[in-house]
Amino acid sequence: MGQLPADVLAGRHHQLRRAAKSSLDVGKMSRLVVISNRVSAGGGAQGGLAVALSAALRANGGIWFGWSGEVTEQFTGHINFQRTDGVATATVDLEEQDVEEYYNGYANRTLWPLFHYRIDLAEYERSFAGGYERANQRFAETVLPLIESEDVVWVQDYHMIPLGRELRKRGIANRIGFFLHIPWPPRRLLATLPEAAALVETLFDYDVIGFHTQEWLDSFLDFVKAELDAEIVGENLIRWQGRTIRLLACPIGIDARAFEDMARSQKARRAYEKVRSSLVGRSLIVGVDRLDYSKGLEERFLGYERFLEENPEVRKSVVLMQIAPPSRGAVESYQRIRSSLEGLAGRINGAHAGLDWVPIRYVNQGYPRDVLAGVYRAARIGLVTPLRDGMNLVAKEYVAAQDPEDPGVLILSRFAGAASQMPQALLVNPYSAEEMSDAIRRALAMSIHERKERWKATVQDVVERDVMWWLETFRDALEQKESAPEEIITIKA
Ligand code: ADQ
Repeated sequence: MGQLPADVLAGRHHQLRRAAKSSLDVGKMSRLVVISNRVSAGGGAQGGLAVALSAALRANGGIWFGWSGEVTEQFTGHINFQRTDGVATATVDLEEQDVEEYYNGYANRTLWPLFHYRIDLAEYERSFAGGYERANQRFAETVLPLIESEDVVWVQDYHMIPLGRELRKRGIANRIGFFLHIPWPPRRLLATLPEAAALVETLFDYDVIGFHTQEWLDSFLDFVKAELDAEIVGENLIRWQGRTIRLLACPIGIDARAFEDMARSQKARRAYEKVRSSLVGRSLIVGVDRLDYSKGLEERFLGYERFLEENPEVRKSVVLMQIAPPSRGAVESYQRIRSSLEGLAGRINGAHAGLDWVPIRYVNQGYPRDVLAGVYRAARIGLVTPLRDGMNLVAKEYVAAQDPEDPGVLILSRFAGAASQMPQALLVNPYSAEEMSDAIRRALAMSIHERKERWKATVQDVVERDVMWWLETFRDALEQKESAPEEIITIKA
């Protein structure tokens, strides 16, 4: 199995120099307080985001605060402090009603579907909105004593949109940033949310608001222009009640170097060999997703079914392995998609399978990251076709795990944030079974020369704009105290 090409490595060396430089600047950096719904500090087996935030907290000090995932009879605000691999964490338990209304309710039954353009699934309940507000007040109240005057505070994702305002109400004057990990919906969809303008306005208490792509940022600006009384004073700059808020398009990456190393590890090799031998010469198409309706799994199965029907001569030479661990099982729409997918996989397998071949292997469980890396590497095609996705890290992981001498082909939804960084993937409309079928056929027939060219162009960006790049870029924007419009640097995603 080969190494990354020299030009990609050159980009990486540039990054390492930058990392070395920034570690020299450590003395000048403020402590970081990260606030997110769930806390997953540590390293090793964690995802890229946890690795990057943990590294920053380790280097500059600070703390990661969030919900413990535990339920308590009555909310007390008692903080559970821990230190994991040199990273300080602080977590708090929530009441059952908070979990129902804030987490299962407003976060996952209102905002998640709405922000993924699924107003057909979004549920608008006053009790959810009330629970969301209450939980955010409780988070603010609890984290307040942990914030020191020179700290920079970084709030993550849609669970905590109003947290910045709650902190300001309690006298916090620090720099506070917010990063949204999911898409920002078009204005006319967002307008269906009762009190949408009031919710969006709470974001003006942050100093920097980050999105993965310019498209999500533009949708946000569109809503602000139409519905809110704020002044747009420069490119990606808003002024509101004497405050200046900077908008940033800053795509998250993966821990690319670690992932590439993982793909060559013992465990990855074992997974690779196991999968390859089970294929007996067939080509593997792999999909890896949380079981979520935004990931387009039903449409993916239908696209693959179309491919099987349209290509009888090659259909027996491929296998689709879909790895999809269940998530958010307490929410009904997630239970529905689970049973619908089981039905679809059963129908397609029933119609097409033979004595020695089953077209879909549908696996409902999670795997360690090094095993996943081996599976990605064994796959001739990575099929990543969400209907809507803020970014999508699986696309980047698939690319990073490939063998440079024999890389597979990434088929990617044009509606994933990642598509704006990966023009050399085969971009498809996930709603079109025909486009998906055509892309699979094209990927299977693609010459090794074209596969290498496309992969090289794609992996370059995955390595250069990795998760540390994301973190440093956002942090630089957050640390920049006064920002005149002409000084604004826009990062095009
Ligand atoms: P997610 O919706 O969770 O993240 P994604 O970006 O694809 O989506 O990340 C999923 C992560 O879970 C990947 O690292 C993947 O390897 C892992 N994973 C998935 N299935 C797994 C399995 N079976 N076993 C083990 N690991 C598995 C949200 C947004 C995205 C955005 C990220 C980060 O919805 O759009 O990219 O946050 O900002």
